[in-house]
Amino acid sequence: MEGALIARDRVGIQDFVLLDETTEVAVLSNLKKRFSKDLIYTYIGTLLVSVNPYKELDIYNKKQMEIYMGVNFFELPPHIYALADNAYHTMLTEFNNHFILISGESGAGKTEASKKILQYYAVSCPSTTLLNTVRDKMLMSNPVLEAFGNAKTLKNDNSSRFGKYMDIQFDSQGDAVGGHILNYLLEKSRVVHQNHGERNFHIFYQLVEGGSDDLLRKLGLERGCQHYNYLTQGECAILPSINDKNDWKTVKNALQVINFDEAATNHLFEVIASVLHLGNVRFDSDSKGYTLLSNNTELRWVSNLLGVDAHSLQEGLTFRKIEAKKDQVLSPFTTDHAIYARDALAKAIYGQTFTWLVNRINESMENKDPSRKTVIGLLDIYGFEVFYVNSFEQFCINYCNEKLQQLFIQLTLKSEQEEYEAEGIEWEPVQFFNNKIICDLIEEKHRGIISVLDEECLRPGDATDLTFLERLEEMMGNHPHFVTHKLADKMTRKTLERGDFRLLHYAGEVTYCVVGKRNHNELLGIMTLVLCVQVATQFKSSLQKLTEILMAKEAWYIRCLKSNESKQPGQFDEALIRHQVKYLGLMEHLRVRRAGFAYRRKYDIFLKRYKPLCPATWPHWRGPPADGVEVLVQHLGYLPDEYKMGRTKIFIRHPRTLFATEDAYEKCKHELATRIQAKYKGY
Ligand code: AD9
Ligand code: MG
Repeated sequence: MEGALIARDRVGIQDFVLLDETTEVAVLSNLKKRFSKDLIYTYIGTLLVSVNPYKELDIYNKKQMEIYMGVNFFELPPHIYALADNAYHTMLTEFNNHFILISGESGAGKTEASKKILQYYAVSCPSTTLLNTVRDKMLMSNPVLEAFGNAKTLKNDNSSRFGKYMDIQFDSQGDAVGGHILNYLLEKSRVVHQNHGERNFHIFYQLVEGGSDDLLRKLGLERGCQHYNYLTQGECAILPSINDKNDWKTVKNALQVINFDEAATNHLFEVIASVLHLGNVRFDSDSKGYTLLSNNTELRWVSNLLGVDAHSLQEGLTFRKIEAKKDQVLSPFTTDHAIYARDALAKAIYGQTFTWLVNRINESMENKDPSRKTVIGLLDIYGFEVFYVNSFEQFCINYCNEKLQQLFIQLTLKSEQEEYEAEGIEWEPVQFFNNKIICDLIEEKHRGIISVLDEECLRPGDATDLTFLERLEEMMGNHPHFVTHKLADKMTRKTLERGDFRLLHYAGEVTYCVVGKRNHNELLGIMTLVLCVQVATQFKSSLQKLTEILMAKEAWYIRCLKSNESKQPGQFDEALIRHQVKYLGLMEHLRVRRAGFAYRRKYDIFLKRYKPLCPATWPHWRGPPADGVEVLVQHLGYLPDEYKMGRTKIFIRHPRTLFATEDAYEKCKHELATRIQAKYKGY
């Protein structure tokens, strides 16, 4: 990657590498200065830092896109388009694969960033009728997946509740010819339960608010979310920031674009409606304590919509089948168990539907000629999360963020080291916190939390969530990033309840609740535990696969920062931003970029730009570019310690050296222009 040839912005510095000091204070002050002028983007070399403005800025239009097309990375103010364009052009010239890792906590702007990149490619890539179709499908997959996979949380009104990795496939001419999505761990528990101030997935509200009378009648639904248990638990179904009726129209149109015919669309909404009906199924107990359905209407709708036998469905929800020798015995559920079974069914139906939807989208975007192609992958995965009560889902989300941070550390440090090695340059490594220790704590074979969970569930007999916790305490009690309730007071002075454990993540500490807070029934505890194992183990292997996919590509990074917790424009919460700067490793990245040599440039590019500064190289240098650069920098008075000549590039240690050169270049350009003007004035 090339270094920046960059000038000071009118407001603040466009690239942190050029700051005089690399202190946190200087970094924050520069971010704040820029944010106050709506300059939300700043570079650290080729890494893009973005601060969520929480307002629409006039920087994402077609005109802006055109300005950035094919222009050298550092010659224009920092922008997400510049990064997208650079990844694209590097891919085309080097014919290799890339990925853009977008990270940051919930609400920081990751999904918005990934949409901006996709829109940029949609406009900037060559287009034909056929390509436009592929392009439209890629663009339209977004509103559909957001409707089914996003929801309002306390952190974000449009929070992604699944992880998404999307490959955009290009042919050798740079045409976008196909796309493919991998999805990760949808938060299915949201289908049946939402915390106060949160909603279920958007699609449910869109359907009951926006669906036509005719459609609702066919699905047996009433208009309005107030009729549905699964939609009202958070007590915030209707919100000023979300227009479900309009979004419904967008989703319906988008479904058409991605090849959903009427039959497939109807089928989709039948399944969604069946989940709403299931949520309204209620149970009573009779005089013997057996569970009965309070009313058959909802169940009949579920059976109609899904095409399953009503009797079997009822039996499945109220009885457990026990295999005894060759016979099957039906043992009645308690109402608690029946509710659990109903919710488990609703979650399973929704989860399967989401997977089916992603598969359909993939079919519609499939590249018809996959012979020679390169890809740019966009990774937009749920951000690090800390809630008041953190369940197993938060554990998986935060584990995923640990893995991505680990990847970032490996790739940035590795690539830097490799570049110095390849160019034959000596450098001094920088100290940084390596979160591998936390990844190991979670995933290590036989010793990590997931393995303990796995073993605990396989143990015959009496495993419960509490025995799992005891086992964890026994195994990890002394680990510096694991806190048991016994140690909590001593270590962090914050107490822990008996059913909780705390992890000190790279991004902060999180207390996880092992014992179900909503239901203390022991058997349910074990069932939850078994489900967690299946999720966690699958998730671990899919994360492993994702890491392999990413490691084989060239990386670009966007670090999104949340400007404030109240989602307000113009508010720069310094403490909140300082925390993110710290845990996202921005200071370390900055130090790494500056420790050895702040800038590096290929000899021919450096010479082309600065040759007017030296009579021996201006207007033409006839020898090898490396010799020309040597002559040029000697003429400019570079001291031996200020630069190193690598095999293909010049490396410049301090930004100030480059600044001085850049200032001289600007002055020279100005003088030249004045001279030319003066010369032609007389004509
Ligand atoms: V989560 O981990 O999915 O909960 P994200 O994806 O990081 O989160 P998202 O992109 O959804 O956050 O952004 C949250 C909100 O911030 C958006 O709905 C916008 O209202 C706002 N936002 C984010 N980025 C921009 C931007 N570049 N310009 C204007 C923005 N508003
Ligand atoms: Mg998101």
